[in-house]
Amino acid sequence: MADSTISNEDISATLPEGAVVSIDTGSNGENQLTVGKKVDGMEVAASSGSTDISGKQVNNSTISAAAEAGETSQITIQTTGFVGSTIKNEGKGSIVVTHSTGSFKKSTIDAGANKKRDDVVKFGNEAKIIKGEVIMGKGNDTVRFKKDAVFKKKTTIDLGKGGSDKVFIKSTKGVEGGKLTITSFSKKDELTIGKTTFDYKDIQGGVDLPGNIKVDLA
Ligand SMILES: [Ca+2]
Repeated sequence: MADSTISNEDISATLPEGAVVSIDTGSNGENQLTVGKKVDGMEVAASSGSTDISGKQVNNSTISAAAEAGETSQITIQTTGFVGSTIKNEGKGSIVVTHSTGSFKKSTIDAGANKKRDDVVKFGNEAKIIKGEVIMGKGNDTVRFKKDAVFKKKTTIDLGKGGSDKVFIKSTKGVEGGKLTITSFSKKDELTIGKTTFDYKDIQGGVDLPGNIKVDLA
């Protein structure tokens, strides 16, 4: 049996054989994609608006956002795991990605390297980040890790060229389980760990960053 496709007016999902995935509209008008059992090789395309992906583990899958210029595509992941998978921005608008629960393992968030857009990536209190990769591109971007987000192995954040980017790490406790490297940190960027904010000069001056956090200056 060939792959099947399910869709509504905002999103479509191409599913591998045997997948148990449904699309509904949530109470706030968001697109709700529910994964009933572990899925491997799903392709989701979302326009602007909000898309929530929840349920069981999502493996080797791609979520493509394509908001119009000036609009935002919101993607929220609340599955038991997001493994070997990618969320990428292919539109002219910006993306807001929230990984709220489950592991984010060997997965990538690619906000689009070459277009100037203000993008936001958030990891929630129930997120476990294992070998993650976050690519923010141009624009004024924000990356936020809540207090109880935990890390394993090495995760990298590329802040991209230009813009005033901000990284917030609420607590170092979670980061200590792994390593976090931030690259392309420019003179307008800021890193806030707990209540302390570090800028380019602080890092150039060799300040000790807590919690296995390393910054490579642009
Ligand atoms: Ca960006």
